[in-house]
Amino acid sequence: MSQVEENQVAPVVDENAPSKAALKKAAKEAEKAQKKAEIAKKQAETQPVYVPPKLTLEQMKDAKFGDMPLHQSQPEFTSDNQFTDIKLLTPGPVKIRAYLHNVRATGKSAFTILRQRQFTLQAVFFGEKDMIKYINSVPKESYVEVEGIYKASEQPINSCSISGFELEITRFFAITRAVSMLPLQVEDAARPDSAFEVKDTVFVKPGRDTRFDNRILDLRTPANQSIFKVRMAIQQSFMKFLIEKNFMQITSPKIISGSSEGGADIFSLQYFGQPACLAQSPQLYKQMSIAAGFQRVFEIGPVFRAEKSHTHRHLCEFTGMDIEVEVFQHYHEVLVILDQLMKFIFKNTLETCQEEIDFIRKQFDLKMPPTIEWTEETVIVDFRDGAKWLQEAGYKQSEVEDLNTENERALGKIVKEKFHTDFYILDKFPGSIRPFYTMPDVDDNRFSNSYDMFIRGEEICSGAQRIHDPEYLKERIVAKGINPDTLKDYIDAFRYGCPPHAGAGLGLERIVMLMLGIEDCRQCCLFPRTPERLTP
Ligand code: AMO
Repeated sequence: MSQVEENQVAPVVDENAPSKAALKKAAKEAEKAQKKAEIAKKQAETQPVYVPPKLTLEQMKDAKFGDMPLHQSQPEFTSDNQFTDIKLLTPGPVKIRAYLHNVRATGKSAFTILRQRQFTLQAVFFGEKDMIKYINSVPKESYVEVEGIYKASEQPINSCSISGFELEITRFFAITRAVSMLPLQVEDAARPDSAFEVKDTVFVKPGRDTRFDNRILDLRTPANQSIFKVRMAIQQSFMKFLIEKNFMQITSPKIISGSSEGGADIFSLQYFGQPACLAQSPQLYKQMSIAAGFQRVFEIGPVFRAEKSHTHRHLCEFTGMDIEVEVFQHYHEVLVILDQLMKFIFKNTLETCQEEIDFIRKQFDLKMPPTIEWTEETVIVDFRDGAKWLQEAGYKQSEVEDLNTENERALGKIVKEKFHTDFYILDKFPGSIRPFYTMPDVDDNRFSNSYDMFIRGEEICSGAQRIHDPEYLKERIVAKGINPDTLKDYIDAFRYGCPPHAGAGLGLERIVMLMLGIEDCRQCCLFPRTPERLTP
């Protein structure tokens, strides 16, 4: 071949290009499809709108399908509940109430998926056309009552959490119909991120605001239902452990007269003409309970912070889990309690919530390992050592300044490498960055008897030994630039004899988020409050 020939651009022959015949065929098919759509549209216009049967109480007795009358939705009280939980069904005739997760009808059958909490079950109907039409008319997310025969399925049903069984429907009633145009499809909200990342996917990922604006629907996803089960298990473990250790549960006031943490992040309000605010923590009242002779107290309650923080770990209202105890020889007595408490929470939650954790990991496509690592003897790092390790790793960190988020995470990594743990305690924080009630270190008053706990490099808890001497407390309050008159009752609490004491505050949403390895603590809060969100 000559050089000229070689350089000539040969016509591009695309072997995959459709032939003329194929193009003609495709055009014909498109034309056919258009005609079909036009006919269907005309039929829909001329056909009467389907009106589902609305049953009366009398008709309900014998009817096989229809919209239930309002009063039948609360049948007469009998001691034997005829309805079975979807997880407790046994083969044979059953009656359940559930959300209609999905519905699809063919000429001869109706396939539905019913959902209770995080569990789904396939229910099918083969039979009268009228009934198929009715079932198919019920919008997704409606609440339905279904009777049928529960039996083993011929093949595993991969689209449902209960895959080895199905329900053969005999009666089907809509209790309340959902609107047909839902603002958020539960199926979309429940899809793992990977489903949206597939090339040419038809799925549209719901945005975070759409989810939180329609939180009722968002909360119906299996992963979200599971998060709240895990959250409850953590609270229960917290309470169980402390009650066994002779703690007293308290409920402190949330409308208080002044700042409980000394900061400016307070929500102010008017209390019958007197200025008041929402409690930033139960701090003052848990200490006052110790002064009142309760010895060991705990509280689980709302905590309000007017922080304009837009991060994955800040809420304006969160759930605080607080403890306060009398200490006898050393404030590390409380670290022993906290250490045992956290390990009890970890173990108990992992044991009781395995199924829920699987649902959560599936929906959130979690990259992090499913369980956190911890050591038998908890690692306690002195703040000064932590600062030194950060400096050695090239981070700017002074011994007497707080950790920023980046350094906090970096220290978590260093600790993980050194000690193979995702859970550790940082002790002896600089006094200048801790609140007025914190007891300084007697040996070096630049530091204090205070500590934080971390999971996966993020703070979940703060605590300290407190000043139990009223005059010294007043001195520290003044030194922090706070008017002691605003804390008079609190200071006076220590004038009538008070044991030395220490305590800690844990953020529940952060623990849930970090234990599970999910991204944002808003997802661990039922109806989150952030600077931009006061509804729903
Ligand atoms: P602190 O202010 O560090 O300490 O709060 C204790 C724990 O509460 C969680 N937390 C938050 N969670 C969500 N959103 C927020 N905006 C938020 N702020 C804090 C964190 C934190 O570790 N009275 C002291 C505790 C004590 O000394 O007993 C206090 O409130 O997990």
